[in-house]
Amino acid sequence: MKQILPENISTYGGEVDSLFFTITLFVVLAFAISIAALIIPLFRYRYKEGRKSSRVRGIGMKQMRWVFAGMLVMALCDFYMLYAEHSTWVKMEETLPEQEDFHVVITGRQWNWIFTYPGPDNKLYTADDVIVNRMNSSLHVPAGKNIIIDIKAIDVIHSVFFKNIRLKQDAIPGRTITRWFNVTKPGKYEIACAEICGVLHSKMRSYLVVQEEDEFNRFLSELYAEKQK
Ligand SMILES: [Cu+2]
Repeated sequence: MKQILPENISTYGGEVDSLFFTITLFVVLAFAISIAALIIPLFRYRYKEGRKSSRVRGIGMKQMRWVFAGMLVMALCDFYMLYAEHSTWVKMEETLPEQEDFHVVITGRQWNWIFTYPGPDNKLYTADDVIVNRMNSSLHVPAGKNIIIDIKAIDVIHSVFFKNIRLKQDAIPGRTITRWFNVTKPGKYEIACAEICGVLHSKMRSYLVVQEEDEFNRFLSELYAEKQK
């Protein structure tokens, strides 16, 4: 089968994709039923010699029960989707993995993403943090590790979008929103801004570079050496 969605590289992306297809199925069914309810009567009740038109006032339970039936089916589908997505939602948005392997900050500004890495002390928000602040830069992370990201913005609302991870989160000035991911496949992937944030919004593109651990450690020491200069 041809791949419909971008390649998934995260541990939880598969769950998001199956939810996506489940919800799409419900929506397609609802669409088909609505269109059928519009089109079938056009043919079924069209003009016929000798048949009188009837006038439906839509008052009383006789017609109303169809309204309630539709509402009930809609509500059941909604609750089913809430039920189906709950565990994935909790895993992605409401809990952090017990083991935190690497922690970085992603800050949106007009118009690039700023990446803040912990310095040699391996702690964020200390004096030795290394900040990468330029357009088209890359965020390097180790493969197969739990990466914790603090998402921030300094001017307007942005939205950090890792399409290959199935993670999209608004970056809101004044707030720090923490999310996590674990990427299994090394490579270079796009990071986009998914919230119109000004005239150069479309240029707000960075890359996620996923590296094997030793390669990543080499990157970090080079980054630290560069800062020392
Ligand atoms: Cu933006």
